[in-house]
Amino acid sequence: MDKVELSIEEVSALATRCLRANGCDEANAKAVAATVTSAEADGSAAHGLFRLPGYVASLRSGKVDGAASPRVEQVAPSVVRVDGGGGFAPLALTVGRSALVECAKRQGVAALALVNIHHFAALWIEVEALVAEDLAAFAFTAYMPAVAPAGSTRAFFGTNPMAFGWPRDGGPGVVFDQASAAMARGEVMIAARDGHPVPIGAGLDAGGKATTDPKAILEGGTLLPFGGHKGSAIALMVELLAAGLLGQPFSFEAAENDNRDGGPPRGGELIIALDPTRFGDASGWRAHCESFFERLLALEGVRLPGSRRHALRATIAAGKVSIPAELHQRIVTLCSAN
Ligand code: NDP
Ligand code: PYC
Repeated sequence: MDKVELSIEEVSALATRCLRANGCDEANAKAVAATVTSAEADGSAAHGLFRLPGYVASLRSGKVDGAASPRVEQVAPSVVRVDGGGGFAPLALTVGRSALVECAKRQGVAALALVNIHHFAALWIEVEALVAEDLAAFAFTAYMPAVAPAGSTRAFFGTNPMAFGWPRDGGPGVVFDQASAAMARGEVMIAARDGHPVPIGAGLDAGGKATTDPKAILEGGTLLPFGGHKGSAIALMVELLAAGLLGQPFSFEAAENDNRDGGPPRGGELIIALDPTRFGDASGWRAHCESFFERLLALEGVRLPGSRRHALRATIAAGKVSIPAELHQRIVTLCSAN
């Protein structure tokens, strides 16, 4: 496959240009481009420039408002709500983050409810920003039916990711960010694009049979939850937190209301932040947790979640990202063909 090499600055400039050319105002274009660029900067092919055609499709179809102006409201002492106004999630997140941080430091625990947003990205971005403020954080969002609940062979849950972050001495902390599917749909799409098989357990074909063919999963088949009934329970929890709690569409409702333009559906996201100085050992929590990480990492074969991605970040920052030439050409065309 032919590739194009881009610096991180070039990724950011290309994404911003493409979004601006397709109806995003400056603030929205910058926020979405920052999200896309962060994914590329951490080596996530599935949630970087690969998503740009989907973002553009939703701008062009009118499903997403590229000039949305999110509104922040303190709806309870520990709850901040941001109404994204039908825009992409990144600007709503940017606008709500400082209120969430301030609220979590004041109350010890606080939640950010993002409503009327369109989420198409990796979730570590939101939790790492809170970890940088010395907060522990969770994030949850639902999607559209893509994952069969335990016992079924039909997609019903979204790929429903959750992320968790914990501050450490220096660096970006410990962060896990995982779909409740055995594989994120984006990863399966990349495997289909690149002609790679996926592991058994990732999904079923249209006949309900286990398959390693990513196209069979995407075209009429279904993804499976990770860990059988356990991942299925997590997917159910994410539906309830990101949709039931926030008054936003469940994955099946999101699909019923979606115009299938290839971009992200309308939905919600819940983010919870906790201040470790407000629960137990206000001054010693960090050293105590570092001793835990030390013991954990002394075990042969163990690494911390997020460590592979953070190592890639350091490598990529010193070099370039490589994207398929076809994707690059498609994005360049989208910059001018509106
Ligand atoms: P992966 O299965 O690739 O990784 C999940 C987590 O496990 C990562 O934090 C990873 O850390 C960690 N991990 C992997 N291997 C190990 C190991 N050996 N030891 C310790 N930790 C490990 O991710 P998914 O395919 O589930 O999800 C990919 C992305 O898709 C996520 O960013 C998610 O947010 C996104 N997504 C977004 C959706 C949306 O609606 N917006 C829907 C679904 C997914 P590391 O990165 O360091 O390897
Ligand atoms: O990879 O499953 C996924 C996904 C859904 C929305 C954004 N990414």
